[in-house]
Amino acid sequence: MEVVTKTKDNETGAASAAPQAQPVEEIDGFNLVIEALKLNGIDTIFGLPGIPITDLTRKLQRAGLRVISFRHEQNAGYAASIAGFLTQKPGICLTVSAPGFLNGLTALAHATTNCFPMILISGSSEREVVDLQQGDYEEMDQLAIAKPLCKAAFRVLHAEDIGVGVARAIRAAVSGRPGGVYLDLPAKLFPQAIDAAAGRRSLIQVVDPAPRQIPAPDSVKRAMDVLKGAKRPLIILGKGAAYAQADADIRALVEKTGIPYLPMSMAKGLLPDTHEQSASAARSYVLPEADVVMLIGARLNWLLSHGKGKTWGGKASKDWGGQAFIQVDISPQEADSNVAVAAPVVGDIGSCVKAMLAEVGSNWTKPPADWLGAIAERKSKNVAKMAETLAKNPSPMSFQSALNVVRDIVKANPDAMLVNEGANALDFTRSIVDMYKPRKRIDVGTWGIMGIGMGYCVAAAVVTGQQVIAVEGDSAFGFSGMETETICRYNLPVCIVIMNNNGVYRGDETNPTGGADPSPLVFVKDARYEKLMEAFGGVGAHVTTPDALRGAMEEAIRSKRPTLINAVIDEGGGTESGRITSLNPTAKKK
Ligand SMILES: Cc1ncc(C[n+]2csc(CCOP(=O)(O)OP(=O)(O)O)c2C)c(N)n1
Ligand SMILES: [Mg+2]
Repeated sequence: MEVVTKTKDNETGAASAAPQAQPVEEIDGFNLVIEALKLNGIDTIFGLPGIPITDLTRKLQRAGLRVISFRHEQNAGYAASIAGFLTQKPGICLTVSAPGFLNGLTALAHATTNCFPMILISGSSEREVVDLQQGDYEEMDQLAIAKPLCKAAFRVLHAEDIGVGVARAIRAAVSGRPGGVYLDLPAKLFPQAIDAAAGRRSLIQVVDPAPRQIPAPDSVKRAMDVLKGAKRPLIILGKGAAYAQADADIRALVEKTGIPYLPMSMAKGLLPDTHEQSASAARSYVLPEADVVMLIGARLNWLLSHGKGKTWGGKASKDWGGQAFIQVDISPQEADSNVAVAAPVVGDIGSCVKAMLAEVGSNWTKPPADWLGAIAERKSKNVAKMAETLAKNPSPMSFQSALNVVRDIVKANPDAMLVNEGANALDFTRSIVDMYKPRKRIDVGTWGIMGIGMGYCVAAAVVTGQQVIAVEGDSAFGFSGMETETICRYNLPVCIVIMNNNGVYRGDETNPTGGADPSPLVFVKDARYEKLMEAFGGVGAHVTTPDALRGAMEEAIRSKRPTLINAVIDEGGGTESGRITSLNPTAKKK
């Protein structure tokens, strides 16, 4: 710990005539913040320096924390958010005031929406001046702006309150349903010096920051009774189930009940996608046909068509399909969000699954054979159809022929992290590339947000130490592409594959007026994205065939060097909005 030794006389500026002056050890705000974070096991900070936190970034590094410095705060924020998901510890993003804070705010809102624990720590300008709107440097009432976008927001004005501020932020981020927390640290806080012993005593080591929440036994019994009565049961695993790190019990629950399951995107790999109970390849059959659906850490939001409508066998778009839902969730407010939930089970996923597993016992009756048989039949038909498509070798490459290579590479490297964003580049990857282990696939999440790519790559490499493979739409990549410099600077084992179809969704649109401006949906044709990586000392590759893609990916993984592979894809191969075309408003037909 850095301490400042002063004499009381120096401090007051009084004449130093008194020979009896006692030296007092002091600690300032900078060091109290650092000590408070360290005391709570925070070892990595994602951020971007500037007034008033430049010295904090330097001092954090000196104190032994890993400080990963980005080129834009939004990417640092996304990195922090996914670090929270992967580690169950709040990911920390550190920014400057007003503009830096705002740049980080999208990621904070994203963390809250996705239930990832994250703390955005921003420096802020002088309160008295900000509140009187007297035009301070980077003047902004950051606390008020952050509040509606996060789970909790706190400001610390006095050095002796830093311990409480950090403790409250940590608890708010990770307890219950995790989310984003804002911590406002005004510039004046950092140089405030207080008695070192008192300062240290004021720090709080948070005990049991995410206490287990045991479900009520009668709620578990109710759920199991509903499940026992099912003729066509289905389990849906959400990213909440992945977050819980209750992998063995979740797998045991699925396998002991014998119930078919669907993994949501970031729950892929909780059980290997090749598992015989996976119903992914028969999704459009099982959703409308199931009579009882157990949601584990999955919400009935748009990603599940709100649990109603035609997807679920309802007659019209808002009609309930008749399923009985069991909802296992940490939030008591989640049930009935869209349709009636017959059996809510409220608690942390690990405790809930354990309690249900106890009820399953050893003589559970497996689902009826006709249900399992009907699913197996659809699955094998769809898998065969897919295999046929994947085996084709068109020129230029299709999404499928390129992703067939990624599929093999991920299979051969099941510990690698897979980052994925784009529209077609996202949807095709999700359905083609099988995952084999939990929490290996990280993607656009609840909002379908573009821009998470390079921040996620950096965080995944830093917190897991594993090889990272990113499958990126060319548009998606553009949102965070400058962080290739960050990837090179920290020499991270990241292999980026850009599915380059020259645009948003497709690259073949034209300006209907015939004017010189291109269509809003297209980019410079045949852009050489790989040169961006080469500019910073990484490896670039430009590939037009599956064989060349395979060679380049294998070399990237062997060398562990930062690599960007520009994979040229048929510019007409995509669909507008990928698989969510139905959400795209179109003008009424005449
Ligand atoms: C922050 C943000 N801005 C805009 C969008 C709208 N959007 C959805 S997908 C997409 C890009 C799709 O193009 P690309 O990444 O190249 O994928 P492709 O379909 O071409 O494979 C955009 C801009 C979004 N989802 N998020
Ligand atoms: Mg594209």
